This record gives sequence, structure tokens and C-alpha cells, in this order.
Amino acid sequence: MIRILHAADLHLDSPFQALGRERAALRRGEQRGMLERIAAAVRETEADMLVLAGDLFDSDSPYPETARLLEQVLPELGVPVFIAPGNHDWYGPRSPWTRLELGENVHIFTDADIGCVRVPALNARVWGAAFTGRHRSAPLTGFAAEKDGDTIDIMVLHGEVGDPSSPYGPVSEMDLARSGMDYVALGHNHVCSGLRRAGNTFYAWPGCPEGRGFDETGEKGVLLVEAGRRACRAKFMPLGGRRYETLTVDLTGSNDHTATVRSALGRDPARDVYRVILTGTPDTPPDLPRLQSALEGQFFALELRDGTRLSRDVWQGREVLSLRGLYLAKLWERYQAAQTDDERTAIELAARYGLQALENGEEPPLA
Ligand SMILES: [Mn+2]
Repeated sequence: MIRILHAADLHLDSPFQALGRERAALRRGEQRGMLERIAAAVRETEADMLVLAGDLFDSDSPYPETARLLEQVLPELGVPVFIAPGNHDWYGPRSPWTRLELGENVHIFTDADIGCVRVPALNARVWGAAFTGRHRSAPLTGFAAEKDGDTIDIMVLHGEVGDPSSPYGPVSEMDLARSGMDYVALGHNHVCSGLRRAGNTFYAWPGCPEGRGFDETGEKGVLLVEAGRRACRAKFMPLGGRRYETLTVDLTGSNDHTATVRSALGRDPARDVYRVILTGTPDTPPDLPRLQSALEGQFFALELRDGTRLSRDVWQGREVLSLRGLYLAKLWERYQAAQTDDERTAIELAARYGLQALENGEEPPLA
């Protein structure tokens, strides 16, 4: 069995626009730290090989410090490293790959056609291909490796499994089953697949090692794979990066919104990026700026969204002859006539803010 550390989709030097300049720069620094954690994981697990299945860089212009770090970290590993460029870091004559000096243990697949490298010390062949532009056709069409005794066949590839019309190197189960590979290390999809099997070929993608937005939530990491002839095991390894989480908090019946949000947090979120969506029908509308400043220090970053609706009895008193009553009666008419939920939500908001404004001052009698 060969022990492989399989990582993909690091997207180093992502812009992180939503975080603002300072925290975005911090996050890019942390991404570089993730590269060092992967190297540490290779050592700790005594992996025989590191495979990076594409989108190591987010764009074709990584920062110089990222290039320097790669040049330092990868050669130092002392085990073979195989890289298959993806759609974000595709290989071309002017791509950053051509400017890196990575040492003899690092092999970058540079061709769109599948190539092969023998690793005699591991009794293995490692196959792979590159994106050579933003898109590519199906990399495995018609490919079938002839088996070579008891040599273990590994492939590293960036591509999308299961969607034959994908512009990102579509890969089908049929392709995989016919490939003759023992393990195919894939990248592209950012959610870990777990270990899968097509015919005698095992395959997986690890997802990105750390989330970068609210579409990449939860625990992220890499795969530790043990691959042999027709046998394979894979273990998901979280690397302790920041997590993106979305939390829904129902404020119905809460008279202390800050406390309610706090108690809804299952774990210490200090390292995490949270989106908290407030729901339910609280008696008073949530005061977002106040909540934001009360909670902010507990998260790396916090985004609050108000999805609450007024409790039913906000409409109470619309028959009373007062400014409040008339205001509510007018809105109630429109609420009843509303065609969509969006419209109803907007009218409820109008009622909420109007009432707040009215109730903070003295309500003038009408007659
Ligand atoms: Mn990709």
C-alpha cells in the first residue's frame, strides 16, 4: 500500500473581498499557513507522496511570497509531489508554474493529455494531466492504462465528476472504471466526496482544505489515502482552519436578543466566520447595529441578517381611532391585498419601523 496525502483547491491568494482589506490580507496569510500545515501533515502521517489536484492558486498572479513559500516547502518534504493544474491555475507558457523552482521531487503535469511518471521506489506509476486553459474537455475519454504486473497506478486530475456537459474536464464513472487506475485523486468540487469506487478504481476529492465563503461551510481538510492494487482506504483529516458557518436563531419570545444568539452558538466561534440569520416573530424588532457591536468580538467576522417577522398582534389596535390605528389600518389593507411573500414582508417591515418611530415619541391624539 502507498500512503498518499491528497489535497486540492487551496485557492491560494484568494481576494476575500467580503472581509475588508485588513482581514482579507490576514486570511491570505493564513492560507499560506495552510500550505505549511499540509506539509506538516505529510510528515506526521509519514505519507509516501503528496498529490495536489489543482487550483492551488486562485489566479494566474499569486503573490511573490506564496511562490517563495512553495519553493521552500515542497522540496523540503523529501517525498514525491505531483501537481495537476486546474481551471484557476491552468498551465500555460506564461503561467506562474513556469517561474517556480520546485526541485526534483516535484512533478507538475503540464500537458492536457494524460502523462505518466514511474516511481520505482514505491512500485507505482503516477498519471496526470493539466488544464491548459480555463476550460477543458473530458480528460479520460478513451483512456485505459495497461496494467504492469503488480505496479500500483495512481492518477491526479482536476475535473468534475458526474456532469458530462461540464466545461471543467468532465469525468464519468464509466471513464474511471475503464481507466485501469487503482486510485484517482481528483480536485475541483469543494465539498469532500468521501471514498468512492467505479469498477476496480477507487476515487475521491478532498474538497478545499479551508472555507472561503458561506458556500463553503463546515469542517474542511485533506484526505489521507492508502492505495494498493484493487484496495483502498481513505481518512478525512481536518486541518483546523477557519470555518464558515451559517446559524439561524429564532427570536420568538426572546426578551434579550444578544443572549439568545449567544446561547445558540454550539462551540467557541472565535476563529470562525459566521452569518447569523435572525428569524421568528419577536415582540420588538432586532436592533442590528447594537447586536453587531455586542457580539462582534466573539467571532473572527460576523454578518447579521434580519429575517424576523412581526408577531401577529402588531396589527392589533388598527381599529382604534389614533394615528397608530390609522397607520396600521392603511398598511393592513395593503397587506391583505399583497400578492407575494416578499410584498407582505416589506409591508410588515413598514409597520414595524413606522410603529417604532411612532412609539418612541408621543402619539398625538387625532381628535
Ligand atoms: Mn476548479
